[in-house]
Amino acid sequence: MELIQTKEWKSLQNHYEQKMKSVHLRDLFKDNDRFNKYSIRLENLGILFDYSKNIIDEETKKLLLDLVKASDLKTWTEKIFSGEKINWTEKRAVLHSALRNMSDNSVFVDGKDVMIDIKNVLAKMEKFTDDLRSGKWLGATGKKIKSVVNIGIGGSDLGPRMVCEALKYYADGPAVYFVSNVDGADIYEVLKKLDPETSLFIVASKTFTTQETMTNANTARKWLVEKLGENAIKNHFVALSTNKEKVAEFGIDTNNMFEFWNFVGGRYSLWSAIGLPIACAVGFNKFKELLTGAYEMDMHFKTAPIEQNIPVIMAVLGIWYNNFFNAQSYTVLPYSQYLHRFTAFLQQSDMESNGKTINRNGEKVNYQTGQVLWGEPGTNGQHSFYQLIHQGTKMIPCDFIGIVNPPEKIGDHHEKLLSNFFAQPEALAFGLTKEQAIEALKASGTSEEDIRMLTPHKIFEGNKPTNSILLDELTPKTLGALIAMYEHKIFVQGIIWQVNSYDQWGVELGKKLANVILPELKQEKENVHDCSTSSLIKHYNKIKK
Ligand code: G6Q
Repeated sequence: MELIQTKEWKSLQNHYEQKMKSVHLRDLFKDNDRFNKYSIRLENLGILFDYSKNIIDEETKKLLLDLVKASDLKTWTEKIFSGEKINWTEKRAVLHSALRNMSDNSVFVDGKDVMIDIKNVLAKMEKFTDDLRSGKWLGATGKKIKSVVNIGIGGSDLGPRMVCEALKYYADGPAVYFVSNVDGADIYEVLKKLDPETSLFIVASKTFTTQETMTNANTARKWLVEKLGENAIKNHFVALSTNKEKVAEFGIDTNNMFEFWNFVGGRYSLWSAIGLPIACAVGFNKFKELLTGAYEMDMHFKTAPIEQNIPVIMAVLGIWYNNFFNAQSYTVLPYSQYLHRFTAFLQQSDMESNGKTINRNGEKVNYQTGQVLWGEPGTNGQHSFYQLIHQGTKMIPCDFIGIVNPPEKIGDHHEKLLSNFFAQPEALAFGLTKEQAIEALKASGTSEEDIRMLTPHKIFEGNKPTNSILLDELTPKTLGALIAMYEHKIFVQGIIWQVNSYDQWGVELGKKLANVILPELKQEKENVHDCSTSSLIKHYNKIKK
């Protein structure tokens, strides 16, 4: 049956229309026990998830969880963890959970226990990073490697880049750089900082055919060979890939290749060999702690009842606003500079996974799917776009992420940061009434005339929903758990919306399109496009020097 025709969906629609669309958080908070009712604490991971500042009551929660039950999430969860090929358009299993499986249990794909290969690659990564960091692995001229450059894009860049930033405090290995954009400026600016004798390039590409990555890798190769000769490649290049032939063709010794597999989706690959730059920066043990945190979140997701299950609750709240309140986007706002790439990373995970229109029956859906996600770290965002969240015409639910004990301690920076972290969701929920606004204006000595003029501008309607996620600490383990928490949220939403969260045909299209136009820019070929595209290309060819 069509999702929106199910009794669960209709009940939610009714409940929204009849009740919740006109309920205010101020009224919901007359219940003093609301925090206890709508928060979840994971003691083992040091995570507190407070979702009390959402426009929900007991009935909403029940109806949302009825929707989860009707989606048969339980069966789908078993399928994903056990290696069933739930990515049906690519006929692939989806096993990022196996990459961080800390139990002794086997996981089978096509009758083969994938845990054997996974453990072998982890051991190879451990040996390599230990050697690199200790100086056992040397450059071609006998010098220790001081700089590591990860060349990759999309899933082969965003995850490890975000984690390296998030764990910078723990970084005690070589400096790690990331090059992703095919814009030559990206690699140019990195290469100019490097000494070829002490630099190592990690070419990270699942397919080893991606235009941006291969162009950057070839530029890096040329730069190195010009300085140190062909023989130096084996000491200065390693590859992370599923494609052995292409790696060999490029000239990288396949002994220096760290393998992963088709059951690892690009945007879910930081747990695989794609995490190698992380292990170079912080050491293999910390990389393993990251995996352990994700594994513990996997266990929470698999075993906690849905009423107490953080990813499930996050997922249904997202659906509540996306599909019933018609919210056009949501934000993730980390109050930690270390997490400054977290939202950028999540944009890919979330929007590439659930930005889909076709359901499991191959039909076009008639409801909204993937949420639009954006954000910047607090408090920077407060001085820019928060205005629209507070007083604009759109509802934008927010996830606030804070750290109780930051790794660094400088003066009272952290109290100041967290005072903002606590104040914003409070203000968003409760706003400022007309009476409060007038009172404040009077107290500041404003004239009667100005009070009349200013009052409407000083009112904050409130009733803006937020989640507050507090980590006791930002460690590799809690970070791993935080990432996995969002991964499972995305999975649950995909199941409810009945889309394939694990293919990305839109990305594949992008990979093909530019190849048609490239020869035209090199004036090797002429094609007919629409008049806008053709004129733009002609203009480019006329102006270019
Ligand atoms: C991720 C996407 C995409 C992919 C990049 C890089 O899920 O598929 O972002 O990771 O296009 O692909 P390669 O790793 O094959 O170079």
